Amino acid sequence: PQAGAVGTGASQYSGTVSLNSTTSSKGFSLVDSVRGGSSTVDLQHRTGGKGVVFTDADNVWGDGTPGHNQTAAVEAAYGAAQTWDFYKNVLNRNGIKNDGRAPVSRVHYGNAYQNAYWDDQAFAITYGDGANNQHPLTQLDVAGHEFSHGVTSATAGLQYSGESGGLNEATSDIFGTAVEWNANNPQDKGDYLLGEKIDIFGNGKPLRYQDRPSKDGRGSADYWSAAVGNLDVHYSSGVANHFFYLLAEGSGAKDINGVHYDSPTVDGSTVTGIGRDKAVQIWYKALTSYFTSTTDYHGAREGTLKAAADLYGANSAEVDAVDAAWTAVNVQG
Ligand code: ASN
Ligand code: ZN
Repeated sequence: PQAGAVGTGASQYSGTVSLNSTTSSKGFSLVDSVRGGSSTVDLQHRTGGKGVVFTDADNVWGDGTPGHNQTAAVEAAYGAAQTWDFYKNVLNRNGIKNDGRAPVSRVHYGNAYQNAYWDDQAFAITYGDGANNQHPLTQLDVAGHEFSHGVTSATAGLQYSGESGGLNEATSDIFGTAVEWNANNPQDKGDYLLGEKIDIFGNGKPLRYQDRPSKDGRGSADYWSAAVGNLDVHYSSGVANHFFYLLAEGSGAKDINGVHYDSPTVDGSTVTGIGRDKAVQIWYKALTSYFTSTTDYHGAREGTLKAAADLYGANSAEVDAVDAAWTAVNVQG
């Protein structure tokens, strides 16, 4: 009979982590029976097929380097577990569809593939190994990002183009960041950056910045304009990422966990943050109660104002902060 076991793994970005596994004929399988049967599979550099569930004789996985085939699996399994726990404990959601079913995590997709993605049909998160197969896209905030695409698909269903696409992308960044904060991992501390440990560009810079999205130098929008809906969804997301940072932390400059942030407002106004936890609750409530497939930035403003009123009262400081943060990114009432 198969039974749950607790192993240990050496990840590349998150240090040594505890992993749930299941006993099998090979010793142990990387299947987490405590979290919906979440499994981690090896695509063996193919671009299709179901892959092979990782197994191990002694329940000690990976070696912390990309040279060991299990290292990316350790990171992906850890990310899936932390994301599952974030949704359960912080948002009271039981998996992507709130039905207890866990997604599959698939690593070693293709050759030096520099991306990760969610697939509704496969119900899977798939990770490439990055440049030279040395920079897997498996960082915790990316796991949270991809899992959250599944949640958005199962709830608001925000269309992946135009302004709704930007909101879809930002939702994944917002919860990816929240997963990283919630994990409280000393090797991958909470921040408002996406994919900062992957070195995806080879210059040490993160994939995205929430305090001032244009820091990416690639065209992410800091503020709403009529042109935002024509941008790639990973750039139009900037407006909502910036809104979220301002709502949580407020405007201006500060250092958090050794990272410098400098978040401007469109009109020079000052926004006072309400903290990460409340900002996360407001976004989730808006996503699951008010956003639809065609919600645009104006609709996101209305939906988050309603969500804040539901959670904290119509005359609350939280509602005022939501109002101020949208105004600060040029989404006007
Ligand atoms: N990693 C990308 C994302 O999740 C893949 C894509 O473009 N959909 O946004
Ligand atoms: Zn995405």
